[in-house]
Amino acid sequence: MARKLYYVDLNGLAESIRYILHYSGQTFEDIQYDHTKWPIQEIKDWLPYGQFPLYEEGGKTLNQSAAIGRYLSVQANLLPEDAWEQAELDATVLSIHDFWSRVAVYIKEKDPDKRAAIKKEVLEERIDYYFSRFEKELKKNNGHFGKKLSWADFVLVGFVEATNLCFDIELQKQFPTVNALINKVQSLPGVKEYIAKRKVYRV
Ligand SMILES: N[C@@H](CCC(=O)N[C@@H](CS)C(=O)NCC(=O)O)C(=O)O
Repeated sequence: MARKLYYVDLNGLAESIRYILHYSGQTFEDIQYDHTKWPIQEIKDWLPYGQFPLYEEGGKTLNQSAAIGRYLSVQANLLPEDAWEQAELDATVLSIHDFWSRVAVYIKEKDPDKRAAIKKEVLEERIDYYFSRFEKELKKNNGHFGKKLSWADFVLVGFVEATNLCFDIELQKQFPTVNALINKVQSLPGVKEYIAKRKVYRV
């Protein structure tokens, strides 16, 4: 079955999806548009809500990064069977997205003063607020958000990498359990080989 992932040539919302696909050994076409040329109007018009990522499988398409990650996590054995545990992971993923929402505003903002103010807020308040909580949650569960490795772990790693790229930081340095999870996910079979050959992202 032909699988395709459409995004720009950055980690952003797509990297955790790429990781899950590589981890589960799925062959897929990783279609990446040059972000410096975005918006490409004909592509934007073709996307269901004008935004990436878009996942295609067997001629059907799915938008929203969380829905794509959750769907792929079934084949990758990254979703627990218990409905309550699934919902807990959904809540975690949405909290990670809540953290990211301010970074997304920073990326879109053009005014330099406003950008500087958002950056300050993210670096001085938001990272600590969210990541002290993620750290606590991971510690409680032996280094994972659920009872074992799950898609929420991949989502966190993807957003840490994207935030690091955006602000040229290594935010995990302040959070040892988050750091350990990143090292673990980056060393997983499939993910490790992918990282070794992926291009360096530049914003
Ligand atoms: N909630 C959506 C957000 C999608 C989103 O913001 N995509 C950005 C890239 S990270 C985008 O396509 N931006 C280009 C645009 O809006 O024109 C998701 O998680 O997939």
